[in-house]
Amino acid sequence: MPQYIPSPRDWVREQVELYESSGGTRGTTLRDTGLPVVLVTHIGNKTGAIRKTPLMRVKDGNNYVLVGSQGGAPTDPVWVHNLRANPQIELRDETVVKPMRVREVEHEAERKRLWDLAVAAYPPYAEYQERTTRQIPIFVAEPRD
Ligand code: F42
Repeated sequence: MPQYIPSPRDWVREQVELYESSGGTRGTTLRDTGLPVVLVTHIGNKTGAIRKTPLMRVKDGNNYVLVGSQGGAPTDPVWVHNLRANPQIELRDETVVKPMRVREVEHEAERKRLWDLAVAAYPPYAEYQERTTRQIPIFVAEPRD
């Protein structure tokens, strides 16, 4: 069983702890916005350790859209590299936990459709894209068994 390494950021680590310890009944929204958050459990591409990352909840039917915005920072968040290397994840949406597989969205038309869904769910994503010259990466998480 790989070791779990919590996020070095206090507010992120604390949200993960509250979300999980409450069984998905508390800590499930982004601070003052009240908008829903999911928890993505994945594997570090260098350490092989378990990592847990809260992200905004963007749904597309039974799938979820994961947006590597990191507030419009100049570089991709590290979890993006982890998902590229290890696409098997577990996704917690409040009380429901599912094994899922992610793929990065490359095709322009699909990307536009999913980006519009993401901005509808969390409008600041649009500002984050304007803040950076990198194209914000998007993944689709699909159910697996
Ligand atoms: N971030 C987003 O990008 N999009 C969102 O929609 C989003 C929503 C959100 C909601 C609530 C909340 O609490 C946080 C939210 N965040 C969102 C922030 C998100 O949870 C991440 O904290 C943020 O995206 C930064 O991701 P990161 O993977 O860069 O995390 C940093 C802080 C981190 O944990 N760094 C570790 C460290 O030790 O510095 C490295 C972790 C790691 O995965 N290491 C790899 C390994 O092998 O273990 C090696 C990595 C390598 O390739 O070097």
